[in-house]
Amino acid sequence: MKIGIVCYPTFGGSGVVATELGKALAAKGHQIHFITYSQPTRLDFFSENLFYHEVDIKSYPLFEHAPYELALASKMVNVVKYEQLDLLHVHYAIPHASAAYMAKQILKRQGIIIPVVTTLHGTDITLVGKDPSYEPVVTFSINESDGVTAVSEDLKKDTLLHFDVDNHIEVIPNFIDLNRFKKQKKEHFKRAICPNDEKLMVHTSNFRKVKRVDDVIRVFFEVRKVIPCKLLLVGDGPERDKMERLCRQLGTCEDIRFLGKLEAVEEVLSVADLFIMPSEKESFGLAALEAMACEVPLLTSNVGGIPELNINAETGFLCEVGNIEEMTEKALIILDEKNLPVFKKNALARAKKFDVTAVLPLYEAFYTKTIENTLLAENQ
Ligand code: GMT
Repeated sequence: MKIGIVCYPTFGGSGVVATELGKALAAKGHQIHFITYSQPTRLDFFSENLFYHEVDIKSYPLFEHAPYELALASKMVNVVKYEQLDLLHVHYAIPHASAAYMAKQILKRQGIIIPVVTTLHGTDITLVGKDPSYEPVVTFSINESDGVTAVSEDLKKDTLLHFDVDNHIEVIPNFIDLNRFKKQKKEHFKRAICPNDEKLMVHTSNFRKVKRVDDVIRVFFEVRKVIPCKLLLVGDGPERDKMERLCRQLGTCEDIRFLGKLEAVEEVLSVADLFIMPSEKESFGLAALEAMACEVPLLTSNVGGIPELNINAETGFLCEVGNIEEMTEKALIILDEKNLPVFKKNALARAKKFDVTAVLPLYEAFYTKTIENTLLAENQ
């Protein structure tokens, strides 16, 4: 198949899923055309089946905000037409699904039918999409997509609850490449961070409010009162400054390291004993799956799609959002030497269920069905 993939190219779950999906499809022989405003972070190598088309955003003194959606729709029209694509797969509803709808209508007038699949990732529904300033367009473009997928049952439920959607939503979870995300031998790294054999907690995120990084630091502060422990914080974002101040305020700076945006996150995860994700909302929790693949147990909140990934008391623990006491108690259970090896083993076993080789055929089958149904409907 010749597939156009539209996504946010930066660090972040939806862009990572879209890029990894494109790479895996290309490896299976599909021709993949990425259409984004800059080169996706994980698309930094050559493959004969991978193509990249940059959206040209023209500015003009009259525009306070350049109309990205129009530039994107125009680029989609050209790529579909000249590369003769079979399908467009847009990741994150805003503004990709509505831009795809516009491209589809333009192409239709030119006699070209292009099926559009939209994947809902989370905040496009749970945070931004619900806002009245976007909701009518989000509802419309979900209903007008030829195929819709959501990354968890919970996100599907949330979408059906809050939007007037009559389209079917197929659940296809996030996935992981277990060849890349696996525990590596990095003992020297562990010794450098934890010279006295301290336990190591890790958190990775985009440091937005919804991730509740302050809870990470507060739980660490409590755990450290009981056992020797270190914390690595991977990623960057709007809350970072505030978090550094909180560390200073709690006097924990010497045991916490902010690593910033790190491409080889699997190296850090390879030496971690516990991954903490206390998010307010989380449609799936790709970062937690990456940790599990590296044999790291989870301490998470019990919201959104997380319980579909983290099995309570087996791969880690699910806790109430913001309950520092509960999270501290559960962290200490996981980090207890007599429990830790079992949690680590269970985490890996669970991650294997989300291996790319198991999830990729779900997308391929969904594409085939969507193309067939769209062409059938157009010919009626
Ligand atoms: O987590 C984020 O804030 C980034 C966000 C995104 O859209 O890039 O991630 C969302 O999509 C990921 C991939 O499907 C999911 O694994 C994340 O759980 C989801 N984030 C939220 O729902 C907050």
